[in-house]
Amino acid sequence: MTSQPSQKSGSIEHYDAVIIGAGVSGMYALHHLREMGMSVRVYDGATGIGGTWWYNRYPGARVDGPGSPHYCYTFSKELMQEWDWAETQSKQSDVLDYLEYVADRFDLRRDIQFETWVEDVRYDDAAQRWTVETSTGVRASAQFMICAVGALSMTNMPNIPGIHGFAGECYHTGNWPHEPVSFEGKRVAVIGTGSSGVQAIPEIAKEAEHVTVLQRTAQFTFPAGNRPLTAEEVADARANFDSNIEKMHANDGGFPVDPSPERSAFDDTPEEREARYEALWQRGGFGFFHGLYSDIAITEESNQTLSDFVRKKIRETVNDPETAKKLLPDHFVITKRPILDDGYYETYNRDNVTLVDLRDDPIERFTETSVITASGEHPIDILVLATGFDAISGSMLRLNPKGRGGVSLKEKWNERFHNYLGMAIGGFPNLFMIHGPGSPGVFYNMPLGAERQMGWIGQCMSHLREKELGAIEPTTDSEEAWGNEVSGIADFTLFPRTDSWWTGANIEGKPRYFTAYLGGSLYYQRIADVASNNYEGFTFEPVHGIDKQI
Ligand code: N01
Repeated sequence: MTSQPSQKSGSIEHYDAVIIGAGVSGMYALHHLREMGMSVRVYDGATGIGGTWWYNRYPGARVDGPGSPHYCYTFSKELMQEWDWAETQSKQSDVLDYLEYVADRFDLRRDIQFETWVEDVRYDDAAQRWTVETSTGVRASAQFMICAVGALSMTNMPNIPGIHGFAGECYHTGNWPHEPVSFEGKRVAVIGTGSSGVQAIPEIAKEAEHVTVLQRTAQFTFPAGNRPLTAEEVADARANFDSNIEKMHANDGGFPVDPSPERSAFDDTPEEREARYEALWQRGGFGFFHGLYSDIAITEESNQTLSDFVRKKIRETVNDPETAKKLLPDHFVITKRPILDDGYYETYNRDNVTLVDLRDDPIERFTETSVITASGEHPIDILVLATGFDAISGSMLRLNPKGRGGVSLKEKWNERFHNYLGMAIGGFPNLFMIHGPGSPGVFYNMPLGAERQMGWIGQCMSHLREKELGAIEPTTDSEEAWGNEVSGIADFTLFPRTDSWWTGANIEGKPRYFTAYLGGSLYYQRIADVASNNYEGFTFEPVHGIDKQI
């Protein structure tokens, strides 16, 4: 591909592509487009690379999915041979060290501008280019706009009376300070018992004088089973790099795991089922979910066999029966994002931890020095908000690009997050999302997902350049059909029936429906087919000024 070198014209810089976000996805997008010979600029509001791994530095933060050594990039065999992962569930600082290493190894920083918030992104119909205004005054224009803004980066701040008047320290897990936070001798309240809260609470409790956990929804959590990787595992990952990648591509979650045979929970006797759950529980880790019956997320009856098992574990683990009762979840297990923990339920056996069930004892307000619930006042020094994110669509809506005719994304997405293939949006030509709504995103190994989506996007860009086309965007019909496909797959499962950040139910006023593509590896087949079918579902526009038959 011929590159259009970046150049300054007046106060505006011109690139082939602008990437917003220097996290896992944006870093790969930069590398990939540079390899294609494009001029690229990345903007990020943080002072360093890493995105989610830059911001989420709370105590206990670790990879809580299928972990190392396969939560990483696969584009470079050498990189895989060079990097030593220490544990199965890498801690946040290890993942960030890895990303720093990647940034240095592939000389990424020279094309990234940090501490720069993109404040306006606007399509210029006549020029067929995007223009970008930033917080530092730098302006840029590019033919292609890559939004690598993160599926879990727009923090959800609870709107509770008096919270802004609380005079103690207050931290959100998704925007944790870089300086160490000391909990020693402090009375701490934590709101939120999702993955972040469940990872942070046991660590905070080890240090604090007292921890009050303010729980809105009891959660199912599973033993993380974190342990050092063995030399054999590391050697195996290196020696079998190619075959592992093949397996990862075939696997529905993007990990080198052989597909489990189709088997209902009721194909086993209750005793066999119990033994299976127990063995998975003892082993721990995300493998728990790979080892489950294939109908666990499909039928209520199968789901109940597992939820009964975990409820029994909670009762066995937590000494105080009243506390144990408050911890028993009542939704379908795994239909909220499964959580991996390291001694979460055990933490409630400590004398310095109190659980408040907000369903029975709701928060009324904050004062300067306390949180007041229906049952009384809890004096606190530190408030930790583990309240999650306006996930999947929130960071795109915060960016709020303005497409054709100045129509904003907020206008386009006021009821549904219309898009095609989870990557492209009608009325927003040449703009691509990574891990956006309608993609497997948060249900897939995210570094690998970013690589695979970016591969498709790069191919699409090459197609435009080779055919001398100026713009591509999806049709309304293809967006509607894609939305139906995404919902149709989800409706086959129990996932949409539970309130979760997957369904947008955690954010007041957000359209409530399940937006992730649950078809696993089928997604990559679907997008490949669209490309090989001359980008079926898209419309093209010639380069303005060129009279061309498309
Ligand atoms: O956020 P969450 P998270 N009053 O939305 C509660 C990924 N992750 O940051 O369930 C009271 O899951 C809310 O209650 P409810 C992972 O994919 C990855 O924990 O909505 N409570 C819930 O308990 C994960 O799933 C890693 O009723 C309020 C909690 O806050 C995703 O990020 C580590 C409230 C939010 O839980 C998000 O996890 C951590 C209110 N007003 C997370 N508002 C790694 O891999 C919200 N809540 C490192």
